[in-house]
Order: sequence, then structure tokens, then C-alpha cells
Amino acid sequence: MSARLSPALLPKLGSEIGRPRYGRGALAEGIVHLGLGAFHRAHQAAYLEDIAARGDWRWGIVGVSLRSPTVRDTLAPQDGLYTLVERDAEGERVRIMAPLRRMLVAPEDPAAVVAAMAQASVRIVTLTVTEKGYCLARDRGGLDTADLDVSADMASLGRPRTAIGFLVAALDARREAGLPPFTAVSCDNLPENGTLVREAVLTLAAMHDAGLAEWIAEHGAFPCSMVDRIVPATTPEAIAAHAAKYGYRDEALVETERFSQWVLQDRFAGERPDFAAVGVTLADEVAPWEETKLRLLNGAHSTIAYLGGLGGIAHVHEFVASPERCALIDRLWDESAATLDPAAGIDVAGYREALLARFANPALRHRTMQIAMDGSQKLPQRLVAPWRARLERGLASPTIELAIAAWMAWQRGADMQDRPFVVDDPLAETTAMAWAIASDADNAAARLLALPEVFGDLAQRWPDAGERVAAWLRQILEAGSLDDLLPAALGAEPVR
Ligand code: CS2
Repeated sequence: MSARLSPALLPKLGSEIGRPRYGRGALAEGIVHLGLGAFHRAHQAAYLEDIAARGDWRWGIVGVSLRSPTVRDTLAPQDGLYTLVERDAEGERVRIMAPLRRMLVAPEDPAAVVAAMAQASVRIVTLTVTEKGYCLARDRGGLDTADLDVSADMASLGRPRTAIGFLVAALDARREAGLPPFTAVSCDNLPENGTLVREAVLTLAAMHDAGLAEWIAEHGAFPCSMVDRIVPATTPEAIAAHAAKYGYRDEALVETERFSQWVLQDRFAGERPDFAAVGVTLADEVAPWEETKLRLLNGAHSTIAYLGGLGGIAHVHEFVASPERCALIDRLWDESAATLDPAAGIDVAGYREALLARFANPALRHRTMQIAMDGSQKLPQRLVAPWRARLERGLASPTIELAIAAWMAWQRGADMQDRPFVVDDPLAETTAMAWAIASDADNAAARLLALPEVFGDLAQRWPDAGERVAAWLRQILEAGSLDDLLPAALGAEPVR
């Protein structure tokens, strides 16, 4: 049994392992981060580690878990230290990360979280709370006031429950204390993520205090950001393999690819680190980057997750190991890419090529099941938006429609071999009900397409679209394997 990672172990680690190049005690608490999952630790935290290594020690992180104590409980015995492994077919880089100064679990002590966010030293609050963590009513816009946690935060912010509730309570505390607001940066895969957070914060603030809402509107900042790094959930096998290879055990290990990208709108309420110096792209407009990433990378990811998952393919790199399946993804990209603004000047062909190589990275072992999670929250910006854009222009979208049908088939909770699985999605009960009462596949497709949270009014506006999706759904349900389906999927008239 090898020793567990801890500050005392640092000097004993092998020389191939990078370690912090600054005195950890010197790091001030400059950022509070909500959502302490693997993505944050592989992405923003890595940029801030580099900032500290450059000698700017103002940006230590207070990491907050909004729900479960698990991450805190694994990091605390390691004093917040964890290993980041960046790996692709060519090699790997292993380093110990130390930007986390403190870890908090919101439900245990919400006041401590608000107090941390209200410190004068904190200038930025970042968020990775996943799409559903913003509690937005995606079909109607704004906060989902039917959500129980949102209702609780609407009634009182004494013990906030939602990310938006914490932002408002802490901004209120800062205003009371005569401090400037922090800049809130959403780092989740939502289009115009900063705008969405700003609107939600202003709505909740106005319910409590119109003056607070005005103050936030005037002085606050909510830049949009596009974040990109593939970070699979860490498995017990990966922790064991790391211990065997490097001679120490890290329960908070994070493994990722070498690629990392962060495009950030340069709109801050106060001081910020020199992000550009560590590879962040500061831009006036992030929307074209967001749209390209959501529709190409994430759109393909969701397609691979549902089609692959239904076909018994466990990992993304296994899906793209077949030229036919890659050809299918290429068709999807032809359809989605045509909806992107060419004036944005992004090299879409190069981007697509790089994506395929990233998907093929055998070291990642990114599970289709992980990506399939929360599809009802992901589909709108990944697949429905380009589909709608094409429908509006009268363009056919056979591959996007196949992907939508695959999401529908997924909601049955059984794959092409009829092996059952659990549908992990906030809308799972509703979609299961749709299948339970549907008379047949066509009827199920119609019921699912009528869900406004996912599809808006698409079914009413384009009734034919429903028939085409239903036809794919029937084919998926009849197919015994993905290979059965591919000829039809690739045989559809190619579109540009
Ligand atoms: C994935 C993303 O799980 C998912 O839905 O599509 O987490 C994806 O890996 C990241 O957005 C990559 O930047």
C-alpha cells in the first residue's frame, strides 16, 4: 500500500513529477469557485496554478461543493493537493497542483460560503455547476421558479441553496460591507453563459431588494466564457494504476488530455490575474467560440454518447475507431458547421480535424455513459439549435435528426441489445412516462418532441420534422446493433 499524497510527501516524490513552485502559505484567497468537480481541477485551477507559479500569489482558490461532501472528503486529507495528469498518445505530464487553499461544503455551512465570497481579497467567483446547476427555465427564459431550491432562495437567502442564491447573498454582503462586487464567471457549456447568470442574479436580487439589483446591474460583471478540456470522471482503476506507476496514492487524481482552451470575455469588475500570460484568450466576443464548440465538439459528443451507448460502445475513442462511424460524425459536422457564422473567422476545418484526434485519444477512456447524462439540459444548445437553424432555412438535417432519435431511444433506459441502464437526467421521470404511455415509437417521438424544455415549439412549427425523427427512432429500435443502422445513416443524401 503506497503512501497517500500530502504536503509531507512532496519532497519524496520522483523527479518526473512536477510540484508547486511557490510557498503555498503565501497564496491569498482571491477566487471562490463553486462546483469542485474534476473539470474545475483540470481546467481553471490549472491556469491559476500557472499564475501562482509566475509569482502572482493573489489568486488562491476557495473551492466549494454545492451538494456532496465527497470531493472535500477526498481532498482534505491531502491538504487540498492533487495530481493532474495530462496525457495523449505521445506522452504525459504529471504534476502536483496546489491552488486550492480551502474546501467548503455548502449545505454544511452556507454562511461560511457567503463569508468566503464576501472577503475583500476575493475579486472573482467562478462556476462549474453543470447546465442544470443554474436552475434556469430554458423554455421560458430566466430562473425556474418551480424548482424547490429556487423557491427557497426566493423566500429567504439566510441559507442559500442554489449557485445563484449564493451569488446574490454574497453580493448583498459585499454591498453592506462597502466592498465592490466580484466578477462572476460561468465556466459551463451554455451559450452566452455570462448573460444567463447575470439575468438570473438580477432577477433573484430584485425579488429581495430592488436597490441591490440596481447596484449589481451597475457595478457587477458577468463575462461570458468558452471552456474546453475533456476530463473523464476518475475511476478507482485509474487511481490504482497511478499508485502502481508512481509509488503514491492520490484519491483526488484528475486525468485529462493535453489540450486546454479558455476564451474569456475581458469584462471584469475589478482586478484579475494576467490570464493572457498563461494561455487564456481574452476576447470582446465569445459567442462565436461558444457556438462552434457547443455545436461541433459537444454536439458530436452527445451523438456519440447516445448512438454509441445504445450500440454497447463504452468509450468515445472506441466509437471513432471505425471509419464508418467517423464518416457519420463528419456528416453531423457538415450539417452543424453550416449554421456557424463564417464571419467569425474560426478555422472550422482545422477545428474538426483536431477534434477527431482528441476524440481518438486512447488515454482518456471517456465514457459514453458520462456524456449521456443530463441530455435534456445539453441537447438544446448542442443539437436542437443547429437543427432549428437549418429548419428555418429549409435545409435537411438527416444526421442531426438521427442523433435526436438516439436521445429519444436512450430515454427508454435500454440499449439495442435490450440491456437496461439508468437514465441520469433531471427530466428522466417525464421522458420515462412518455415512453410508458406511448402506443408506439411514432407516438413516443411525438410526445418527446413536444417537451418545450428541450425542443421549444419546434414540433408545432415543423410537423414533418417529427415524422422524420420517428422514422429514425423506429430504425434504431429495430436495429440489433449500431452496424445495422450505419448503412441507412450513411446512405441518406449527404447535405452541406
Ligand atoms: C461532454 C463535455 O460530458 C459532456 O457532456 O460533452 O463535458 C466535454 O467533454 C467538454 O465540454 C469538453 O470541453
